[in-house]
Amino acid sequence: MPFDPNAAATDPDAIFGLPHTRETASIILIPVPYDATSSFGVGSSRAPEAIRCVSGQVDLFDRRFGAIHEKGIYMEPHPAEVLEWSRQARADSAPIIARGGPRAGDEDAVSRVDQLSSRVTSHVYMRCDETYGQGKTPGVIGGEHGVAYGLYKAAAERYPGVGILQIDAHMDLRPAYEGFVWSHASVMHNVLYDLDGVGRIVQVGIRDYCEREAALAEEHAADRVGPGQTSIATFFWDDIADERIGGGSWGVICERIITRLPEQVVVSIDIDGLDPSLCPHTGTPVPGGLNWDQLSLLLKMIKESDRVVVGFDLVEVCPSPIEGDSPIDAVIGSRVLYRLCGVV
Ligand SMILES: [Mn+2]
Repeated sequence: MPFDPNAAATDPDAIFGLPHTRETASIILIPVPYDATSSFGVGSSRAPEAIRCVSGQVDLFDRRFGAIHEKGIYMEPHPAEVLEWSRQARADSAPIIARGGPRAGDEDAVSRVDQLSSRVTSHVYMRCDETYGQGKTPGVIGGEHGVAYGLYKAAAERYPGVGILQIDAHMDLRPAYEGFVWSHASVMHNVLYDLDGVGRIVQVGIRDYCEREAALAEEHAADRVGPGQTSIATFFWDDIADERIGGGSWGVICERIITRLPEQVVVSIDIDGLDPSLCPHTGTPVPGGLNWDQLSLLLKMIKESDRVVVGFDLVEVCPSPIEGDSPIDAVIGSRVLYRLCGVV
């Protein structure tokens, strides 16, 4: 039966019910069910499957982005080995996180977690690098934010000077949070210090951070770093909220955000950057953040700008742990994912 984009999805296993294969798709979604260092709510390792399961209810025609599905979207098979690494790492990390960090005697457990996390980032790097090699665009579905490091590395090698647009409540600039080098709260710190080739990190929605992270971002302001170094531009949510309450236009703010982006961009959406009503079960929800319409306009304006989106990640989506509970986190996640495909 030929594929009909106007009909209900008939293949419940395919992302968005689409008929594409790796060969016919231009966007390759890479599921990474790994969640080893979440400090509060856990379960983002269940997100790739949960998103796939509800994605059939997304209508394929999008008024803002058109017939996104015509680009061809394929999701790689669920990597059972990554989920197993997540379980193993969690067994070691959970008691350490419960105590707020490692104590004497925890060295072996911490190093086992770091080893598994670094195995995951290598896995993601190889999947993304292969995807680039085939002339296709990778989209990583986490899992915790740390897994996207492999994407940033692959993108930075292909597109030196690439920017990361990080929509997030957190700066993720902590060194080895709670003892773990590859912590979800450290991913941009690792980009700054371990990765060459990222031109700039532009952070939007930031509203929960420590003083040291803010100082680090300031030290890496564009006018304070040398050529070839990674700079940081942070749009704090407090400033955006105040401007909006004073009558400021979101469209003008979006223009300002886009101006700071290099020509080639990886869009990273940590779902906790959005208002928590859109992601109630995410690991570290924080009040405030972008609403749906603000995210939509920002993505649309990026698409219409001369910036080129060369990859994306969607991380920290966390389905409710209660069986039979509302699937709202995955439902919103699947719609964010579809629009991310639309910006590529
Ligand atoms: Mn994050």
